[in-house]
Amino acid sequence: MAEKVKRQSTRTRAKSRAGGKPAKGGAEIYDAKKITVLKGLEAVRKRPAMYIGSTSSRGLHHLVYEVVDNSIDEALAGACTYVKVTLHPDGSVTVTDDGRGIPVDMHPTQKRPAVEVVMTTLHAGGKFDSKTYKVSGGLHGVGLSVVNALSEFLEVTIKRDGKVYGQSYKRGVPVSELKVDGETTEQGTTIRFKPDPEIFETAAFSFDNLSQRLRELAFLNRGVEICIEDEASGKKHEFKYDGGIIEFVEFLNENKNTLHRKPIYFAKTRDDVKVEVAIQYNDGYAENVFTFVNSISTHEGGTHLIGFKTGLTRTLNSHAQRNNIFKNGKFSLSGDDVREGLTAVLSVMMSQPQFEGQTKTKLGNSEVRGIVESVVSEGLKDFFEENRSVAKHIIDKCVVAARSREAARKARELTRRKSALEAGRLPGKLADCSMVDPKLCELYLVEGDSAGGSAKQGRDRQYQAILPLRGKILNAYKAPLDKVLSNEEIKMIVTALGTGIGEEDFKASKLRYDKIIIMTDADVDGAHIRTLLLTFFYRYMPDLLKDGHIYIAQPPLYRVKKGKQELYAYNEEAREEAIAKLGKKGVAIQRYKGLGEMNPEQLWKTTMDPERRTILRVTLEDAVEADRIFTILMGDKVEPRRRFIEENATKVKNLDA
Ligand code: 0RA
Repeated sequence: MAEKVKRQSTRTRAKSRAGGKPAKGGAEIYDAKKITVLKGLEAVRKRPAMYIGSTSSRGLHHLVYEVVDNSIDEALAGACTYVKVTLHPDGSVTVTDDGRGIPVDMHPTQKRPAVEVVMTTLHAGGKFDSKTYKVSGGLHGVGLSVVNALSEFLEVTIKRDGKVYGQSYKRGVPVSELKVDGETTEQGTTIRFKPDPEIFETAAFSFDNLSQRLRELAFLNRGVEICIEDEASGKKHEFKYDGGIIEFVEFLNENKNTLHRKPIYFAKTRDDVKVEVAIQYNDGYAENVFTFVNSISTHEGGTHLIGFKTGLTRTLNSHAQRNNIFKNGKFSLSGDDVREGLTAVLSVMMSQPQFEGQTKTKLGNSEVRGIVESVVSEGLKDFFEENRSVAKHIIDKCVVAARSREAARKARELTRRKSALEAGRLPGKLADCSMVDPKLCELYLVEGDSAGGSAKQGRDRQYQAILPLRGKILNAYKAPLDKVLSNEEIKMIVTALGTGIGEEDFKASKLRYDKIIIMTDADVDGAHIRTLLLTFFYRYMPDLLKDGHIYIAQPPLYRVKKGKQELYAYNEEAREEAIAKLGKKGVAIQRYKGLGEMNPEQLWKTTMDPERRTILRVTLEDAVEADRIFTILMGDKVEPRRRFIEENATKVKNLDA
């Protein structure tokens, strides 16, 4: 990268005293230091969650990202072109790069090689000169010593100044001195570590999780080659994007019909804040704006996003007005109008980001708002002036969005008036529960009237409500808002939930049930209805997904019966186990095709009783991936859908074709 960017460090840097006063009584100080080091590592092992958020799968992956971030820093400093992550069959992982290598010279006060200080001292970030080294961090940036402390073993190999150096650690403590292992003409750092099973609840790295984040990093750090390989399965992905976030936006829009061929792109640095934006409209309705600060995803938005939105709305309106594109002089586009069908990536690089919000993914620096707004306004204005037909095309699309928003508003007004008349009246088909505390209540959305009937009879009516759905609900991905709002099945669901719908009306706090459980047949139609419902929630009530209110029921696929004994099996493996348990002779196996084949008691016992059922919670872990999959499954391009289904067909075992 031509431009060097300061990135934040949450670590305090070890202060170099080179040239300062010599330390008095060296040995004593060394021992004292060593004790503090051990104390520091002990603190990390005692309260790991304080340093890496959690000891679940998330924390486990965090270790890899911590090391990778250090490599990316080298890339930002212009010193590294390549990062590779390798998953080994023994549960360890290697991160290797061709950066400058962690320094190995003696630390002036600690009397140990710098690399050992970096690896064992809490908050000794490692970059000793804050002027020369632009450090990453943000949410991450807890330091390599934390990774080391939480690893059963860690081996570091450094190629630097013609030599290969190596040192090993166990649970953060060096097991050997730093040694020279040979000579080399290369440079770089290799860190292999195995997360400590005493600390982590799980040891399994997810290739997909790592691969997605590494792909994101490759998009955000143009030109850096990032690879991941899983030795056990042989799977390997390589990412290198010379187009950076332009290619990111193209990737996000891959299966969509775009309004203009190339993403609009501009980048500017103002007051030491580097702002980079890529924008491309598609003919859909969804808004997909992804924002980052120092390569960290800011899920909760913040000042940079506000600046971006303001700049976009303002510039589109002023261009349209200047060029008489609106027929009516008083007309103007709202923020929602200009973001329908918008895919954009906003990447900000800055030195002291303040992260706020529940998950610390909201940028708080107030000065960034104005900076981003002015960069976006100027960049877009220039682009529109040079590309008038593209501008016209985009504005026309926004005007259509504004009209349908107006139509939707009228439709909503009507329903609101109507529901005021029917105040408090719930859909006739809903069998509600008797308790009123939403925290205790569940709503089953059931495919078909007959299964709905069984569910109504089998349920615990105190806290379980049943809403049978007939046939297929509308494809919320393709239909415009006013169509969605006037669909009977959807209106029924919205009324039952109690939340309202639409930007202004939706209120998660009004949700009448803590759990919304989708219960469909285990066949293709059932899977389709389930996807349609999830699509609806994803587009119109994403908060319900984010907050974990949506579940999928898991009805059994088989009943294995012998005499009076009966067992239910949820997959083929369990069926075989059940057969073995009851003895092969004289067992009767029933394959359930639909929920309707179970009587109310069976349905309760197998699928609805909280003591015995399994339900799957649907989460929105990765918005990028979720949007892509929904586009593939629900959009109107046939070829990607066919490919996706072909590639994933083997993963879906319990589907009855
Ligand atoms: C401290 C100082 C410098 C680089 C690094 C640490 C460094 C850390 C990691 C971790 C993984 N890969 C890494 N590459 C570099 C500055 C180097 C210098 O002074 O030449």
